[in-house]
Amino acid sequence: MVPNKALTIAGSDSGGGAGIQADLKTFQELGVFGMTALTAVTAQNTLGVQDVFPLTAVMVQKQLESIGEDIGLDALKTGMLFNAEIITAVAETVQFYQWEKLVIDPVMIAKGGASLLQQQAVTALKSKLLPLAMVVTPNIPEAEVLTEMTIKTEMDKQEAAKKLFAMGAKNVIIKGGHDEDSTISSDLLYDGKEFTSFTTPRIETKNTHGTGCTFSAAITAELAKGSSIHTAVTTAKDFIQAAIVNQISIGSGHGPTNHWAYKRLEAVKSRI
Ligand code: PXL
Repeated sequence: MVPNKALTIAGSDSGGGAGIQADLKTFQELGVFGMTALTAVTAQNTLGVQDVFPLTAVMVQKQLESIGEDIGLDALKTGMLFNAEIITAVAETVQFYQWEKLVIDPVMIAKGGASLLQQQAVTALKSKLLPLAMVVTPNIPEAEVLTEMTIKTEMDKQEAAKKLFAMGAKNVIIKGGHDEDSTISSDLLYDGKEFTSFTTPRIETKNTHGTGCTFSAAITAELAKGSSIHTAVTTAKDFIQAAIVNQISIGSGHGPTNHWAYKRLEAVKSRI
């Protein structure tokens, strides 16, 4: 058997709910062989980020070369990239190996406020990495930083999506987890031609740590298996909805989502 392979370039969350750990769990559940290039180590639990220690850009690049020279991959994603040097190394290596199915989750700030991307690195993210993206998956605050506009309405979301498309991302998903409407979560996909909304009821819970990582990892896994963007997003939305609805209890703060739920429990298909 030759498995489909997916790579995550991201930070480690010692608490297991976000980052590399969330990505690998998601890859595993969706049946792809998961690989990692670590960018940073966080000391972290459900209460917050206690410390961050980045790896060198050279070490990130070496991990990517180790994979590129031997194993190869079908799709990849980026999560926490931390600084401009790491972003540059990732962009150059992605271009060198012509890795096409690149999902960028433009991670900026952890729930407790810890910075996972230096302020000066936003420019590098926009100019070097976004143009290589098959998909970019910002939440509303991240989309606001990337587009330098305020996003309140559905029209704002559409305008921001168009701006991100114009910056070079072939598909844009603006996630609705921070929607004004507190009863739903509506993710907007723009493929350069049309808009598609993926809407689910909002679940009242504090256990949403790692939601963005898990969602983008699920998209990456599906792309690795050869799914279209629309199919990949549909599966990812079902995966994350099941992971939020079927809560698990870990720690006393913002707990992780349930990566087992989509496959092991009855998948919750509650798209509106
Ligand atoms: O959810 C964003 C994220 C990504 N990567 C790492 C994180 C977090 C949030 O805390 O710790 C390593």
